[in-house]
Amino acid sequence: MVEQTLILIKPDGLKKSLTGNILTRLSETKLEIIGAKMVKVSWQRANEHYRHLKDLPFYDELIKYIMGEYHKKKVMALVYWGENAISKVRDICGKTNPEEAESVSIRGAYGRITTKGVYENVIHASANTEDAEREIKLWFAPDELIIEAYPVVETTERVKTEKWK
Ligand code: IDP
Ligand code: MG
Repeated sequence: MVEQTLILIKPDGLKKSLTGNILTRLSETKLEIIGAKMVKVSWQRANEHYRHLKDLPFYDELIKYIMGEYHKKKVMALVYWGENAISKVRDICGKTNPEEAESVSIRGAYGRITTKGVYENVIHASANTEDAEREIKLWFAPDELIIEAYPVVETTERVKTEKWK
């Protein structure tokens, strides 16, 4: 199935200068990048992204981690597109717990568990098609992707925005 998946190079991945290595590893999938940008993660977006984990003990630390409290206050967000994109990317990322992830996977090679108990596993990748749709719509606007990944509607709604002076 042709599908799309959201990747975040998390703040520890950026701080450790792993962007190049991670993108090189992901290129093994032969998938296409259809969107990419640097994002400063707001509290709202962090909470929306991890809302399914809200009741877990490490949640507050996880929000601080993804907002860059411990590293750099940014993530790199990408959308990869192609045949079985979700599982191809998840396989290269490895298991959630970096100690259990295969050592040749991205998380196995570069992740760690902090003394505060958060898995700093350098990369996020959507787990299934429902998550991918929710996450891509949370991180990207339709005109930031080079293909129409999901149906769009036209709007004449006015939103306050900035332009170059
Ligand atoms: P995933 O990132 O592999 O999809 P999720 O269960 O969605 O895993 O968890 C989101 C993130 O929360 C993980 O990538 C990791 O950073 C952190 N995390 C998940 N489970 C644990 C845990 O048991 N202890 C500490 N951190 C965790
Ligand atoms: Mg997940």
